[in-house]
Amino acid sequence: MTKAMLKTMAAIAVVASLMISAANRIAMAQGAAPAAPAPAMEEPGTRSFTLVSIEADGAKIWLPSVIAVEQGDKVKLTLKNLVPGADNKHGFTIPAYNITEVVTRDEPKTVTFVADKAGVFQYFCQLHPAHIGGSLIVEPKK
Ligand SMILES: [Cu+2]
Repeated sequence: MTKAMLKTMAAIAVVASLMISAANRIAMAQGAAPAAPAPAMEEPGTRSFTLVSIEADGAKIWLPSVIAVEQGDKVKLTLKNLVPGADNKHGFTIPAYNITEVVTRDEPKTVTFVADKAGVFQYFCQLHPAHIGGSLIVEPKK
């Protein structure tokens, strides 16, 4: 290897490390800035969840399958229907909490309630019995 080649390689290494540290700084700056304002919008004591209805291998599923809160929490659910196809409406119901909604694709719905009853409560789509739902766990107040 010639001296000239070594010099070139050293120069490339210096440039590469400068580029990496610059990229890290940009990533850190981008990561720090937008993260902060979001929780400030949240009311204190409110537990927020986004539930999405998806289709996987022909099965329609509300995800996540389990959400857990504590008794007395104010709960905010954002419901999104992401199931493709001609039928653009899916249901979301938690009978124990008298919640029943129809969620149209591209029109998210927000549901808020106070989880005043402890226990495990099912949520599912009231329009399609095969559509897989999940469980709301409300832990009793200590
Ligand atoms: Cu459905």
